[in-house]
Amino acid sequence: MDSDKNFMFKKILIANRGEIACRVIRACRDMNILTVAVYSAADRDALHVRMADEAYFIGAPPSNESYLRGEKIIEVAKKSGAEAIHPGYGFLSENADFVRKVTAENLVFIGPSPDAMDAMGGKISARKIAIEANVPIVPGTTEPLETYEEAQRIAAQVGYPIMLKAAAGGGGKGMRFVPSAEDLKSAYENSKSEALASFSNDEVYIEKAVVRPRHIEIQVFSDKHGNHVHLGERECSIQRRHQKVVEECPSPINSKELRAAMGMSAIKVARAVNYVGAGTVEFLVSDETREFYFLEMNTRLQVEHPVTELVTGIDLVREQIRVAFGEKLSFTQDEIKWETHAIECRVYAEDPENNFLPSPGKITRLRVPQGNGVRDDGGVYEGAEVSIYYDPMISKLAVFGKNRAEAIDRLRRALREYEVGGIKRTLPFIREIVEDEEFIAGNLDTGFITGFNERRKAKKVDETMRDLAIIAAALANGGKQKTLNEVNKTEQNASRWAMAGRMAAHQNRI
Ligand code: MV4
Repeated sequence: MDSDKNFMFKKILIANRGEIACRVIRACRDMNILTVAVYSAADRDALHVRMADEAYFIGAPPSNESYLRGEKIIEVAKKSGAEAIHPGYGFLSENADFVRKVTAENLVFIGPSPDAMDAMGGKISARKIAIEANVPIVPGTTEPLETYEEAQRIAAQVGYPIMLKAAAGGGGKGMRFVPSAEDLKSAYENSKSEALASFSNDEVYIEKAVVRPRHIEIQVFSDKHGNHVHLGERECSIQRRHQKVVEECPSPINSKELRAAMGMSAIKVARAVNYVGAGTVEFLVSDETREFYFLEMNTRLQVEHPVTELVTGIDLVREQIRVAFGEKLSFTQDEIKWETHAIECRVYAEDPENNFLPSPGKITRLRVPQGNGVRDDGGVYEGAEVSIYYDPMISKLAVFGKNRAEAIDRLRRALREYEVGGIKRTLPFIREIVEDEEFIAGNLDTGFITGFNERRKAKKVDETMRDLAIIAAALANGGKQKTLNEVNKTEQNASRWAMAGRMAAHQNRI
């Protein structure tokens, strides 16, 4: 790529689908860059296909026959005259071999080097790099466990509770929480078999379990001139089955000191692997001590990048494209400010009343919220089909305000406006989360959803017992009009019944 003759790419291929493909197309449009979409047979009428300047069919719906076909995608890039490929997230976004093939064809991969991907793809190698860079890691091993006996010995040294984790893993797959020595054998065997099934690699290692930590990640950005800047933190502790549900920037426990320390650690990791582009360094943070520990680095743009964009005012996708072209970062560390607050909710085509089972089908009604402080990154339209073949996330709703309270007010308002018909969606679940007292108080940790579900169940028991008490009182009184005194007595009975109901529920009797 001879940048002397051109001031920017003329055409970029987006090797993705859904909301992130639409997001990248918008950034390219802002930069007057032509866009090439690729689509599977299931996405022929998808929004990203409609938005792009050109679109090419790449195969059958299953991802490994379409969006994971690196050779086919490279072929389309060359045929269409695209000079660069933006991978989005997921699919090929962290596939080092794909990056090597793209580069070998004199195309530009908009992201980090394959070596940086490989260094961070292995969780044990990532831990070693963090140690080398003087970044705190969770106490534990930096080699895979050879035998169960070795696991026993090291677990005793580290001290229970421990976490067993897959060396080739991430996102919780192959991870097991082990509270005591009695639980180690089965956890060790299950962790290895799940790691083998998920990653074709059964290596596992041990970490001391950080109990009820916060999951806080730092956005880093690096260019090809050795500049590394952090763009602050994102609180990502509200997760369901290791899938983030609500993310926000800044964290409710942010402080100048904590942000500076975590940001510096994240930059040390990025520098250690000569990182280029947008990256995210994940940490666990102890709520009590505020100590933080390196977890892993994601060498891609994250789903939740909008909350960082809304607070810092930086278009991360635009910056990815500039940096891939060879430009220097368009900002310095001192220019980054965090003076507002942003919250994002992911909207999934899943049924919260039926164990979040995916709910594919036609979207018969779509009203996305708008107005002051509201951003909807969507990949669908009214009449679009939600496919069974891909991740069921259909959009992300992000709001921002001058502070967290204003952001929550806006989120409540926006969620009231949000209408999705024809499929089940997780909006009712999110609406309950944003009304939860612990959420509003900012008391978040990785156990939040568990606690939230318990509070939700207790409330339902209370309501049921109260209703029963009032019905019983009305029946006992033959439905006659009641004095104020009698109504109060009914309320007192209802409270007693509710307490009895809660105790019974606690003993799983109802
Ligand atoms: C941990 C941890 C506590 N202690 N490691 C989850 C997936 C991957 N990002 C790493 N994760 C964790 N690693 C140690 N040593 C807590 C998490 C964690 C988590 C664990 C269980 C349930 C939900 C969780 C959400 C975020 C992080």
